[in-house]
Amino acid sequence: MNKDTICALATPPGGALGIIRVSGSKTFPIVSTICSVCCDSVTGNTVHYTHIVDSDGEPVDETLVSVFRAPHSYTGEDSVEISCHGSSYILNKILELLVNKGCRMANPGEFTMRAYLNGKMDLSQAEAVADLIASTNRATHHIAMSQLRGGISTKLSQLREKLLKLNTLLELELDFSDHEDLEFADRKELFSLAQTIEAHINHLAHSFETGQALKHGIPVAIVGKTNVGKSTLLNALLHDDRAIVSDIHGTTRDTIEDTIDIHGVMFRFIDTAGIRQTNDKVEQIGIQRTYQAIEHARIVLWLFDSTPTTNEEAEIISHTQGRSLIPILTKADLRPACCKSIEGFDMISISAKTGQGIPALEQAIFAAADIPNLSETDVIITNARHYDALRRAHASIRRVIDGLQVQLSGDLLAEDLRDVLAILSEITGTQITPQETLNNIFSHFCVGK
Ligand SMILES: Nc1nc2c(ncn2[C@@H]2O[C@H](COP(=O)(O)OP(=O)(O)O)[C@@H](O)[C@H]2O)c(=O)[nH]1
Ligand SMILES: [Mg+2]
Repeated sequence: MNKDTICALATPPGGALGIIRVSGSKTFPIVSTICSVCCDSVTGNTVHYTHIVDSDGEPVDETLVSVFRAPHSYTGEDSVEISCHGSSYILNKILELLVNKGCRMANPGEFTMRAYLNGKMDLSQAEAVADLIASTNRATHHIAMSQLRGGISTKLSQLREKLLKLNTLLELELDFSDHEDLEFADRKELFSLAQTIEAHINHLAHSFETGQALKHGIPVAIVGKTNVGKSTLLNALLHDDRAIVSDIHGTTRDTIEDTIDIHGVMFRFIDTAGIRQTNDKVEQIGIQRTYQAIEHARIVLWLFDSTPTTNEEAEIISHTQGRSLIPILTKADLRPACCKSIEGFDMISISAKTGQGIPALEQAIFAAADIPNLSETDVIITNARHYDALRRAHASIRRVIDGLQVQLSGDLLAEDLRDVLAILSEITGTQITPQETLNNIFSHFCVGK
């Protein structure tokens, strides 16, 4: 492990205050040379008012210095946080002083990497720190917090315990392999346990789709004929003039996307070119993109301003199979709700102009997203690295199950089981993680974290 003492700015530039972090074995002697706090002799977890001074003894800033003594710090090492004024001159000056006294500027994520290497958190928790910093709404915040508190690790360690029990019994058999018919591991029990584990792994892997949707915004396509009010609805939902609205047919030719937060969940709305027969080449491409948007959407808002024809209805319904379809009658301010209902769907009547029906529509969109209850302890996978590991673990446990069905010998079963165990511990990093993987994970962090 790198023994350098590292420093970095932990706050974004431009604020009233800035925080500089220092961590490593030389933290206390180094910081003590630039201020009057004798870090070595003060109690850990204490805050001290002091002036930072430059090498000529000239004051640089009035600051608060927080002292954390190993192992009771974020990184597990001796650490200090200097809160100073946010001037870029002051911040650079203090960093320069620290570097001159023997610190090295930290790499992205290096503080968190040290926290992981010092056993303060496992790998999935360290990754959750980056997600927590990036979270922009209640849902992503909740998932990151749950992962940071060890949600995924707890779930995986439960699975690993079950697997280890199986594996021990199989290994025991191998030790007594000269007694041919000796079976310690009851094959029936093995089979049902392997199936339970497969179901658990499957469940976790499937949550990735929801996790991705929550992280990047649940895709909602707004579709319908030209001039039914699609762009007006997008603007009403966004409370912004994002898309051009006009009574000229075919105004929106490309897809326009933006995100909004509904009840703490991020939705990504895609306004599309209206569907109609046209000879305009650009508009035709736009219409193709409308169909692509429907394909990638989880929810489709189908807008019409008069009773849709049977053909239109059939076409939309066939194109939106497997997605939640919400039929919407627009421009309710122009006429009383007169449209016949669409069989099998709850139709909503709105006026983007007056705002009538918009809250009900937002409610319907939220319900259609079918978000798992975020207050439950259910773990949601959002990380592609975890998803990849789970898929490989699934393939290996599948081999165990298939092997049991064809009465494969204990040694071959044990090999596949060991694979599953190794893959699952990749996620939490409980087995030795190659430096390259660590660098890859932590390089996505911001400097100072
Ligand atoms: N009265 C009324 N007019 C609307 C409403 N929504 C849209 N419009 C009008 O319908 C025309 C087409 O709207 P637009 O949003 O561009 O439709 P798009 O082609 O489906 O995107 C514009 O003149 C809008 O002002 C509404 O709720 N009430
Ligand atoms: Mg439009």
